[in-house]
Amino acid sequence: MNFSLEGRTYVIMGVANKRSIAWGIARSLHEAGARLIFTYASERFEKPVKDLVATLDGQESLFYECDVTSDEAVQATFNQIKQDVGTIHGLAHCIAFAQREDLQGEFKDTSRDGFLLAHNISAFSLVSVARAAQPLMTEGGGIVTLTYLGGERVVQNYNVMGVAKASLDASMKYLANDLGKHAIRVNAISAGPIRTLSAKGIGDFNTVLKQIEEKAPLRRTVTQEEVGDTAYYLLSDLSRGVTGEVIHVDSGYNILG
Ligand code: NDP
Ligand code: N5H
Repeated sequence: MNFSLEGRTYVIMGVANKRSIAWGIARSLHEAGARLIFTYASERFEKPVKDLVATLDGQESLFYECDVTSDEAVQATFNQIKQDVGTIHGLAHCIAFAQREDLQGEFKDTSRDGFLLAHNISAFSLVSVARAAQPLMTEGGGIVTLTYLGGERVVQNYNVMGVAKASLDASMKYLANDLGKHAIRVNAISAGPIRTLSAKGIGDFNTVLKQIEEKAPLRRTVTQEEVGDTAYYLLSDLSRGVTGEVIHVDSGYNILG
């Protein structure tokens, strides 16, 4: 069996900079020969993303602005992608957001607006994107999203984002059930803590990383590349029998009691 991604096109959503997990996924898919399409939340990120992609040898990517809080914007993006490339073979959804004030203190103090915002951007967006992408996936394919252990159990300070990730995980499974008949597989990667722009400025992040180095079975943190290679597995035919699954790329930390 040939596991090259040559002749296949994937949409990568959520590259902010070179530290982004989405960028690790982009590099793994690029190495496997895929053609890539990038979306970013606002025009502000167009140039940085284009500059980064210019470092990928021979990659002739396309770029679209797509704020996932708007169904119209998501639909318009995928309509445009359909016009420009026709069929796509998958996508990586690497998007989350919560107000900083909701990522500290007690979960019980989360405001209604903060709760809805976190769920809108971090969970519902997968539903909106999957719905818009499905008609372009005429040959079947894969959808991968990024989740975190804090959606399975209580992790200090993750708060509203943990509840949003629980919703994301369940949405992933319901989508897997709906889209399976179209030969589209939907899976999630639960990544261990990685220093990215989102993680920046979060108090105690160093302590979290240190805890992984001390306690995780592999006694080290994970990299964007390791998450990227698992996304490659989930988006390629290597994983053709796998859907509705959460794969932990976390040095084994989640098995600890
Ligand atoms: P980044 O900050 O690099 O990426 C977050 C991305 O979310 C940004 O590219 C941002 O886009 C995008 N985003 C936010 N709001 C919107 C919006 N309204 N529309 C479109 N895009 C939006 O961080 P990570 O790489 O760490 O995060 C990627 C995913 O990985 C997230 O789902 C996160 O929860 C998950 N994850 C991260 C872990 C970690 O330790 N870093 C651990 C486990 C999971 P823009 O920059 O254009 O605003
Ligand atoms: C237990 C932890 C540490 C505490 C919680 C961290 C949660 C982070 C997730 C969200 C996505 C971070 C976030 O929304 C930050 C924003 O409020 C401010 N940042 C921004 O606006 C930047 C500029 C943009 C690019 O960020 C986004 N998201 O758009 C969890 C950690 C150990 C692991 C972790 C960091 C998980 C995760 O989901 O990212």
